[in-house]
Amino acid sequence: MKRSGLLVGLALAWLSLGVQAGDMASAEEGHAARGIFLGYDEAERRITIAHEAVPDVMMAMRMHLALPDGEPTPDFSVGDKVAFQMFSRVENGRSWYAKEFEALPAGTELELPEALRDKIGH
Ligand SMILES: [Cu+2]
Repeated sequence: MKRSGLLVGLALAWLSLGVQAGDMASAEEGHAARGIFLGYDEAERRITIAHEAVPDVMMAMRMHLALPDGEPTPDFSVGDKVAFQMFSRVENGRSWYAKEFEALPAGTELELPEALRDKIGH
């Protein structure tokens, strides 16, 4: 009897893991974001960007974002304003990615906190 209880418990645990994995897969749909391009690290294939707040996802900050396979190397200069999609994948912990970059007009007003602007110098 004890043993079957344990098996049921394991089955339930396994099912709930399955549900979580489903949620995580759907996280790959992108969130629209805008920010200031701060650099590209070719060896790590990731960009550095200061992005505006993304509602319900992330506060404004400077961060690294990896480029997914197939995403062309972004052709921007430091300080350029860009729009993009950000999304996460769970790998070793959660990893954040950026895709579908578009240049924004230089005159675009971005909403970035003063402290962040001071930190990045743009
Ligand atoms: Cu961020």
